[in-house]
Amino acid sequence: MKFLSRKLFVTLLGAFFLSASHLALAKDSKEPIVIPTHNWSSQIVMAYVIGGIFESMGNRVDYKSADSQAVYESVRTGDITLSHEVWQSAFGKSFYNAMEKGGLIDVGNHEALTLEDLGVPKHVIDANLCPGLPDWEALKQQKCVDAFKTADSGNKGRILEGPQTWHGDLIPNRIKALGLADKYVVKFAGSADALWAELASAKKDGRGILMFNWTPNFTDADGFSFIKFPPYYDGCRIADGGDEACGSPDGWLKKAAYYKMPRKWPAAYTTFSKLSFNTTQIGQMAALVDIDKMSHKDAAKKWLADNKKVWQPWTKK
Ligand code: TMO
Repeated sequence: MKFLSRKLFVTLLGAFFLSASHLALAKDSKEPIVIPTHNWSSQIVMAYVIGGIFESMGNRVDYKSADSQAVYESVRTGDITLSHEVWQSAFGKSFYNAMEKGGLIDVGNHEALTLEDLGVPKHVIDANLCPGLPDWEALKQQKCVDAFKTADSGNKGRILEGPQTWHGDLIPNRIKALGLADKYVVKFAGSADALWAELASAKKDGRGILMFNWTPNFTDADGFSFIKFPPYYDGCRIADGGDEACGSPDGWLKKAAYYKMPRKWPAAYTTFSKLSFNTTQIGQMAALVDIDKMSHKDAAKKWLADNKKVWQPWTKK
């Protein structure tokens, strides 16, 4: 009797703790978490890195190629579950527009700070092809216009922009606002790869090149110099009522999610909330593809294998 009641007590106690822990640890949905892929390397590698982290926790993951501006509307409505690289300069407006409509939540910032702007590679500075850089006013000199001319730029200097889907006419409008439009013409590259091919060719030939780039990126290691435009301030941009006569912000890099993600995939959401990549780590993700020529998926596998000490703590309670 005494034995039985003790056994019963232990059993009940066990049942209590089992159900209590079951209540405390809601299980993630078996539906796939949908992660977007865009058209620059760190973003795609990081998609597979984060997907790999979720899979290590037992979650299912789908990847969906998406436009980098329209994605915030897709996250707001739940077609895509999250966005892991919200760059302030390019996407801040779309991010907050979606938030104002309802359904998009701010899941915090990565440790890395960002800059997305025009600049020149190290050899342009070293060879003094445009004296006075990185101050933007140097660009007014005819010597600089000549240094950045190309076969297709008429008599103007060429500014090589990224794909127009990233930030529309931001750079053409800025060039106009700063009085540089009669000296420079903006050409949009078809892809990030086209930017890197032009960069490599200019470097090989010791040619001038003035191009859009960003940090964190694989080019950080080479000493890329961003042009110092008049400082950014909230309200400077045309979209915010300004005249656009300013550079890009020293920006944040945010994470965003569908508002139902915390209830539907609480463990994955908690991990997503904790995770944060720094400048070196994001530069590595890009370099594995753009320098080492790995596929995005293989790059992510290697990054995860090499950095268990970084990401595994984010999956623990
Ligand atoms: C959004 N991007 C990193 C290409 O500037």
